[in-house]
Amino acid sequence: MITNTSMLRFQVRRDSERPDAGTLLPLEAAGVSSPQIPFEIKRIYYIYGVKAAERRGFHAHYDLEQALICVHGSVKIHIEVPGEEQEIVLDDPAKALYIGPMVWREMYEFSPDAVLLVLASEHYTETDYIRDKAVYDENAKNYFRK
Ligand code: T46
Repeated sequence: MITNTSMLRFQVRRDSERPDAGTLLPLEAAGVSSPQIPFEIKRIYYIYGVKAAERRGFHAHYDLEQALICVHGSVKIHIEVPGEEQEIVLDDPAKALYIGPMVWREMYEFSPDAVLLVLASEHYTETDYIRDKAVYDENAKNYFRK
């Protein structure tokens, strides 16, 4: 995985004696001894109804940490830091892409039924966004040189 990102894998709960009863997937945030989400969750949002040809994202965050979970359908995520880039396919509700600070991201090829759930470490503030790629490239070079 590229710097400041990782894949999180979650344990699902199924009852072998009730195979038709489906699946439960519990997530706990930082604060318990073995959290599935490595930060305190202050905000949740979800993205859906994105046409296949659309791309979203095109930004990084100065401080925000997020976990992206495609709870239904599939979506591709391009993640990038200076000198490193990767494409991640999210198509399983039992896995998440963790994205830390200063990672450029773009989301694309949403399946028609895709629902992308995002858990965020901070409340929404536009001042935490870097939406200009040239500004990002300049800031990221210095950030990752530290
Ligand atoms: C990210 C990717 C995965 C709010 O008012 N509150 C919110 O919590 C969010 C996330 C957005 N907004 C507003 C800001 C814009 O006017 O909703 C509008 C759409 O947001 P944006 O264009 O930033 O959406 P995406 O899909 O490009 O990016 C979002 C998150 O903003 C971003 O943090 O990592 O999803």
